[in-house]
Amino acid sequence: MAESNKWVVEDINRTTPNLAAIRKFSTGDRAGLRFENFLQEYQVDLILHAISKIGIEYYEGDDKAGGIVRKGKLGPNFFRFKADPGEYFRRTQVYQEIFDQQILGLVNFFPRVQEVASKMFSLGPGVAEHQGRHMMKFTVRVLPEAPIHRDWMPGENAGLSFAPQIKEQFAWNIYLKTPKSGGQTRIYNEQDLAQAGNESEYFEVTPRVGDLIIFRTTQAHSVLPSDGERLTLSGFFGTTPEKVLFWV
Ligand SMILES: O=C(O)CCC(=O)C(=O)O
Repeated sequence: MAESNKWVVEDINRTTPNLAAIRKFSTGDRAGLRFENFLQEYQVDLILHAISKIGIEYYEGDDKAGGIVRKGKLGPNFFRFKADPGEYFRRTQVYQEIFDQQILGLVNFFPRVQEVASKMFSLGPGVAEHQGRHMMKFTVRVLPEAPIHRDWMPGENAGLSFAPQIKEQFAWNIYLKTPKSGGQTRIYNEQDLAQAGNESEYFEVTPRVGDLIIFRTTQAHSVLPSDGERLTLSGFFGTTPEKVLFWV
């Protein structure tokens, strides 16, 4: 592949995975990976049915770029409760049990996401813990658009005990519903947010239902405005010297 084409999200096909692309992404040489049809249609339908029974909670939240946006979520994410970690852990206990029974009991996709990350970095998988309490494994999210931002948990000074161990942070998103148009994830070849908006190179990936997309959250990234619902299973993982740890 030509030097100039390196900043791309590579498609990883289920039957013949492009191991060279996975290796290149793991060393920072690619924008991201798209695992095509990570979930099959019937699995997505089962999960959507479970989600509709539990119900999505809508709230006004910080968009990490100085704005407030209406977000839809199922299950807590730490960033939302950073001022009240006790509430995050209370909700985690409640929602993790609901997710285990009502979602993972039907389609146990989460160990497969962990396996992808674990193989990529040759590290065992784990769920992050803080003072003996598990973090949430994943969230269900309605995110119609997101401004250019980065996510770097160790930089949020949230006091989580696993934070200092994190070497690199990644986002994973499995698409359950995609909008009629828009909603592409744009990943910049730039970490500096001010520079990113300023003619820096980027790659736009158009998600499809069932795809799993993984990228480094320390690269500036955004979600283009969507026309229609955009629903994902989402979370973060980070590499540490011993494990790949998951949280949200
Ligand atoms: O939903 C997406 O495609 C990416 C959302 C995002 O900004 C993130 O996961 O940090």
